[in-house]
Amino acid sequence: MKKKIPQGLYAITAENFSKKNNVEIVKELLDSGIRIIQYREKKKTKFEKLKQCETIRQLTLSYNCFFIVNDDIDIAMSVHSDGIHLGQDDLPLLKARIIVGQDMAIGISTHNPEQANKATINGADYIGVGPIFQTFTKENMIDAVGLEYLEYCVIHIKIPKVAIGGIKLSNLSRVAKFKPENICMVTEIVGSKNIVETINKAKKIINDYY
Ligand code: 3NM
Repeated sequence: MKKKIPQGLYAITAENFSKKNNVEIVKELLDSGIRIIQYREKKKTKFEKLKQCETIRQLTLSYNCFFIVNDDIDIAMSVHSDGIHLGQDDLPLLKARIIVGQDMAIGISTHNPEQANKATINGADYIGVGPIFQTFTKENMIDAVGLEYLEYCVIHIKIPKVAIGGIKLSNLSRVAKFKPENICMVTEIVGSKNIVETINKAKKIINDYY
């Protein structure tokens, strides 16, 4: 049985947008009740990432939090994460499935209907849908795809959808209105002075729609 990604707020680490390190960030996310965390780190060596992921894996297990590793399939396998997240230019989904087997969830970033349908057909466990609004958090990011793409996915794509990209407390209700299974805010949460307070505010906004 594949592991099913839980619904709700989906958090991603982003140490370079915070004064804290990834482990400290994860502790705060867990204490705030977040139950899906993706480790995303583009600046560290493989060894540094592995060490952080080993610690984060233990923490997420003790909080019953779904843990996803971005891109580094070897690290994901080594720490037995619940999922691996791949971008369009990473290892293709079908190849990744051969490596990780059926028990690890695979998520794919998608930016248009063609990619979303292909990911579904190829057995992705969830898709990222974005960037909904303009964002500079991810390098070389394409232009915003808008709420229209989210609406398309909500209607046509049956696997879980993670809305992402430029989502802030100020525009969160415009996204929540479409009720994607998951919503991700990166810098709005990780970069905020008080992560607990920001997450509580986000939950309040989202709760009106679910
Ligand atoms: N993936 P923020 S947008 C990691 O559209 C990532 O696939 C995206 O950061 C996609 O919430 C993004 O700070 C960064 O805008 C989102």
